[in-house]
Amino acid sequence: MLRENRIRFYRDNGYLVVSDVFPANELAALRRVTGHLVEAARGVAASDGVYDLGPDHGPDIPVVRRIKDPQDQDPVYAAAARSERLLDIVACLLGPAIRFDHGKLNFKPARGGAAVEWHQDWAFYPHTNDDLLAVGIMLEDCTSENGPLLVVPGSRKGPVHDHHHDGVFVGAIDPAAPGADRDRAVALTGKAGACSFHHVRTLHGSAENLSPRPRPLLLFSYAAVDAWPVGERVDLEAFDGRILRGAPTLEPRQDALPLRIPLPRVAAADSIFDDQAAIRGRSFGAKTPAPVAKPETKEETV
Ligand SMILES: O=C(O)CCC(=O)C(=O)O
Repeated sequence: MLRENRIRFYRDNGYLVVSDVFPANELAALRRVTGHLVEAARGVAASDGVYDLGPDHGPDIPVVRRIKDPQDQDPVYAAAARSERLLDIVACLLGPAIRFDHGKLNFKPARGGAAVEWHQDWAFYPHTNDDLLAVGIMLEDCTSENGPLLVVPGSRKGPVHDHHHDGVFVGAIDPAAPGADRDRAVALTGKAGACSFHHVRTLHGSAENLSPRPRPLLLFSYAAVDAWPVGERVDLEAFDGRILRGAPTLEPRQDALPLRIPLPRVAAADSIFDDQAAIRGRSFGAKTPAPVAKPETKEETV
């Protein structure tokens, strides 16, 4: 369980870091399967249903930007997505009825990981209410040097920004947009085994990894069971099959919230890296230092 002041902090600021969510043995298993999957990428020539590969990828040096749907690639990831310790925290932030939404494992290799432009997840997957969040499981220490997630405190209550460029959804905002306030961003840092939590409307991004230490971040998104996707066709069996706690409902809870539809989309875009390709480098140059974490981002044990 989370203490009441931590829940209030999340509600006000739209993010939280909790330390020691994954114990050493579970972390070791996650690192082991991750190492095997990255190694296996040597034999893969181009991005596919499992790997999003960087432009410099090759058999000598595998450059994996993302493992897609890790929960489907290995039972160790699937168990992490269902961790009761993790779900107890998610329940404090979302409510007791929880549906798993999707997963990904984003890498930033030492001295090279790509930046992720500023965006709100809400722009990618609007729902009938905004009780959705993403958990970032830190497989290695996340420091202000190795490209941690950066979030703008309180932005979950601000505008839903335009994520289009030249009439196409690029999954990134214009960093100069009124109300973006990136200068207030804080870094979500923590020791391996810690988790970050960010609300679906929180404005976030991350800079290049300029450090000698890699930054693998296992991201799982969860929704309240009564949050239904807007503009998407639902396969009811699969949708209800992802419920981890609580009972299915055919009565979505509908809140009066600003929505934007992420269309039209870059042809064949299969990850945020494809979506953002047209505007890459807009916010984060190779020399952009990551902001230093402010005291309120310090880890908090449950
Ligand atoms: O990996 C990162 O630093 C950011 C990832 C992210 O925001 C996303 O994939 O939506």
